[in-house]
Amino acid sequence: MQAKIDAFMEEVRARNGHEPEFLQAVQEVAETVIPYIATKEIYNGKNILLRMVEPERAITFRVPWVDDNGKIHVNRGYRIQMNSAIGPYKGGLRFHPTVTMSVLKFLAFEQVFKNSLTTLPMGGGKGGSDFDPKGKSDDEIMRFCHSFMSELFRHIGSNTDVPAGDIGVGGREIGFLFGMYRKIRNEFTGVLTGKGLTWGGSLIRPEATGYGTVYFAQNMLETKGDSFEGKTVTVSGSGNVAQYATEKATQLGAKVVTLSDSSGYIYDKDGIDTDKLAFVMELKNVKRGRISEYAEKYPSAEFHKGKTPWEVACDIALPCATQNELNGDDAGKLIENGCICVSEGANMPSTPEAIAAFHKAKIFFAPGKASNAGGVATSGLEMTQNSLRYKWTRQEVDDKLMQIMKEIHSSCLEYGTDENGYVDYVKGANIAGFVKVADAMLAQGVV
Ligand code: NDP
Ligand code: 2IT
Repeated sequence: MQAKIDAFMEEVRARNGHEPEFLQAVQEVAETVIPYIATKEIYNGKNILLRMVEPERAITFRVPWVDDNGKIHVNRGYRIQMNSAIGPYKGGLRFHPTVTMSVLKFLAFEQVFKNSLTTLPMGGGKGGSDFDPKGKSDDEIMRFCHSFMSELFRHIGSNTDVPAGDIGVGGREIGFLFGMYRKIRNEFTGVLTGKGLTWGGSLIRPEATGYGTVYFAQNMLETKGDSFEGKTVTVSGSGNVAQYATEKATQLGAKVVTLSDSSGYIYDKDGIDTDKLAFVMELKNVKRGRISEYAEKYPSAEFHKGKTPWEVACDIALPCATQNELNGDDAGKLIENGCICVSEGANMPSTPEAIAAFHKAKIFFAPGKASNAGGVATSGLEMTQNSLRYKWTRQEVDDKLMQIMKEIHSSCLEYGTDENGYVDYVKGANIAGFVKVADAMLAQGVV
């Protein structure tokens, strides 16, 4: 079997050798899905996985914009339309200087499996730009977003491809992007999700990824009769996902003791309570400051420059910042300090070495494509409401989110439980996500 996986990866590497993040994401899927395919006659000889690793379409484009001093800049824009076998392409836009074709292809590939797991009819895509929003004025952000959409508009649409937010793209950016799309197309449709509540957005969408990550961890803990009550939790990141993961974990009776950004992490031994979280939200979402300012404000906290939170003892770890932010050594420290559960809010935050360590220690480990799927699932619910021209209440959307996370968890159990009862959620998520897309591709023929 290993020879089959190696041969497959060799073929993928030959075509994408310069894309390390993409190869990392494909390798993880290949290792779990190829052995499964081998047991299913219907997939034999259909080369489905090989078809799935090639984007249906990958677009790059020039994004010129003018800063507040009149200087002209050029960034690169991307949209990877990975797979539309089960629905329109769906997935976020990331604005960050580290954005490359490799990063967006890994994200688009993961998105195909994630969206399949949500139970909703959405294909997978991802896009963004190497633009760095840090330090830019609101006007500069607006001009950049307008320029970005003045090209992207011709490739998307409410039945074609529906982008949303990701790192560096939140409510402010979605507003500017939507405004330009509406103007150019002269139509008001659900072409983007994460919209404002007065113009087609869904309640709970801002909270959904972080809440969903915690709901998924709750589902895992419940299999052993455990819960968040009284647990110590470490969270990385301090953006959208980290903020709402912190809120929900706290509501469920846990104490969250860390948050971070790219300059380091804060440790607050007393816990980040509701008031302190409100300070973080204002700091990050309005003032756009640094997490180190938390330690200046609260004497119970210390700032650890240039470090990640994984050295802090915890029961539950929620990585909510970025890819490969938790390596094998970090995993070793978490396990040594008694961590029993890791639920990924970010996409691919744990390296392959870290995942292997979690599996070896037989602790709960949920890969992002399962545990952070609440964000895109609620985007799917926003699309439904837009199509219906209707609005569900906060409770209705939250109930649906909870139910979807439960169903994703059940799918992981179905395909990921081994003979000793340990659940490999990576295997479970990959196979469950694969089956739905593969069956649609089989039905639709070689296109
Ligand atoms: P935000 O832009 O709101 O926040 C990102 C956070 O991660 C910031 O604290 C940022 O710190 C930190 N971060 C970003 N890049 C790095 C880096 N290279 N090294 C260290 N820290 C970094 O993004 P989101 O919260 O929306 O996204 C976080 C993660 O969750 C991403 O992996 C994203 O793909 C994933 N995700 C997001 C969803 C959503 O709905 N928003 C849905 C599913 C997954 P700094 O300010 O210093 O850059
Ligand atoms: O990684 C992700 O799932 C997202 N950034 C959310 C995508 C979406 O379409 O809501």
